[in-house]
Amino acid sequence: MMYVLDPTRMGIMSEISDKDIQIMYTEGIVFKVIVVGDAEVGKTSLVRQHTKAKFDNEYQTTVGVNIAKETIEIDDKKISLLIWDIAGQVQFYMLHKVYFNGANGIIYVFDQTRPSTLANLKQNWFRKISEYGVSKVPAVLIGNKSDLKPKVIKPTAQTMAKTLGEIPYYETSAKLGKHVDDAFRKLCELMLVANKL
Ligand SMILES: Nc1nc2c(ncn2[C@@H]2O[C@H](COP(=O)(O)OP(=O)(O)O)[C@@H](O)[C@H]2O)c(=O)[nH]1
Ligand SMILES: [Mg+2]
Repeated sequence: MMYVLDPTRMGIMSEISDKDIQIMYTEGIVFKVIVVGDAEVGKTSLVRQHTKAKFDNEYQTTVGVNIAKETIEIDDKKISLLIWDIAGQVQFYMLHKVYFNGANGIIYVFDQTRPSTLANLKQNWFRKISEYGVSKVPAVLIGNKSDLKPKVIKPTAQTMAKTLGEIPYYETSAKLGKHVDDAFRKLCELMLVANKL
């Protein structure tokens, strides 16, 4: 089985380098995963924590997104994840279709110590995601910074997980590496099912 990632998923790149090609044409199952949430909730820390051991490369595009590429195995299936992480101003990327285009999976992240970051997932991020037509793809909700004193109670987060499409909820600490891999793995399993692979 070989899937070639649609280059249009990579967004608009004015200059295509060898590295772009290498990223675009990965063999096997390739999923684009986008990480969304307000500034400072821990998006980059989660991606770093998750990919550190098996890190292939991280790649900064011309459009200011970091793409971490990782291969994981589930039931003998090799899956390449291209994890898109906003590198610059969060508000700027919310307006850009390229970030959302062709996403196979979504990781919604909020900070357990800042309730506004949970509310914004629905008010801002989910709205954009619906607008761009990717609200039906598999997703997980992450309440990060579980090592700190939480200001969001679990039932509230679980209600949000329902609102975002009955998605699983994980409480993680990117700092301590708690439950981070569980969330990524679960998303992979959901993407395999959704794509009948
Ligand atoms: N205590 C704690 N701090 C965290 C955790 N995850 C991220 N941080 C800190 O929160 C800040 C923002 O993290 P970052 O990953 O840059 O957030 P991003 O803007 O969403 O990418 C940084 O100072 C991180 O060290 C966590 O699980 N626990
Ligand atoms: Mg970041």
